Amino acid sequence: MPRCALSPNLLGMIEAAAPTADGGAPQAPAPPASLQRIAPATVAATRAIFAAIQQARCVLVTSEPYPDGDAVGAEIALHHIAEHAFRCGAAARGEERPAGRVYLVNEKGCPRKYRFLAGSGRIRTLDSVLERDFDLGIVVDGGVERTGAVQALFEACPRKIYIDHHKFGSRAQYDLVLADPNASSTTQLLWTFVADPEIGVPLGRELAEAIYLGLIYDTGSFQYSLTQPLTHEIAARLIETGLDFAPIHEHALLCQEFEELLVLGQVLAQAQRSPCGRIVWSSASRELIERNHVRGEDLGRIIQTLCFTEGIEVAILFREEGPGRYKLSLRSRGRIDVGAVARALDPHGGGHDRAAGCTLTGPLAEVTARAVGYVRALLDG
Ligand SMILES: [Mn+2]
Repeated sequence: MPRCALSPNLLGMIEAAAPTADGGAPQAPAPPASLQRIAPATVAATRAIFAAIQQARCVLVTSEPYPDGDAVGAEIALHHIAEHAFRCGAAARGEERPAGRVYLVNEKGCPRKYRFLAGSGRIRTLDSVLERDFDLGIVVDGGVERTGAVQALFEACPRKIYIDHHKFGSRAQYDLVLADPNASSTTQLLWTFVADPEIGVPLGRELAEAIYLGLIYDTGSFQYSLTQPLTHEIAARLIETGLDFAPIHEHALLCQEFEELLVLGQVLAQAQRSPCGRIVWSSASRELIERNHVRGEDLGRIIQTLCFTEGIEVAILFREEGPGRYKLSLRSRGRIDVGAVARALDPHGGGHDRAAGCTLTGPLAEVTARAVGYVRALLDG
């Protein structure tokens, strides 16, 4: 029988309370060492989700059409979490073998740069998946509104789970939510499935690589301010398993395609700076992007380079998506909450305090004036 005796009380030790020696108010027992840095609400939500997967027959896991490193890692991690849950569910029901199935589906499949991962082949394009009868949908690293063509499939699931560390998005349509905007990454949240002795997902190579990828992708190799002691503790545990971490950094964060390099050069050469010297911006035309076959995600390096220029507080990249339609990537050095900026400029915008995105329509000059003017007013205010 697999090691997965999930407590009948989903909240387990969180709610279990014993009276104190002096007969005073009940006190929760201390969590095991592996959970000490994890919020009780995260542990409770993780257990509820694990129980739900155990009951499921066919699980859909999805995220953005072109998932980023954290989303790719989270999806692969959920494959292993679901397989463990199916084994546990079958054992608890006295069934001979687990019958549950899990599919990782993104509109465009796994981006080329993550195909070095052992588990990357599990991520399928929407077209290649014939299964349509899912009874549980799990969306990671952003809400269902960001899943493109998979959205309809997700919305048809009778039960829906949302696992994320972003601030934006409504949670009203989900049955279960595991969300913490303080978590460095979605895979950091998923670590709880490994760390919780009540669940104990076995930490094999694929799972370790997947969790590690999410950690380093979303923290820029432990550089960004969302990096926490827990982030390093998880990394330490993963490295202890023998994880070969250097190639993950190389593939996910250091390597780029030659075409990306050309786009980087052209976009940087067009950069403009505000008279105050604290805002920098540039744009990438659709023609430039299409001619070089680069994707939105590949432009992350550009905004990063712009932001870490001496004296800069905020960097903005305007990427042309269609005629008069621009996707903005915003980065902040910390004084300005660009997540709030993105939400103010576009009701569908949002993200984190230091990294956010939104979409604006209009001629480039007008869109630029609107966004730069808004940030300048904040900096002057
Ligand atoms: Mn993320």
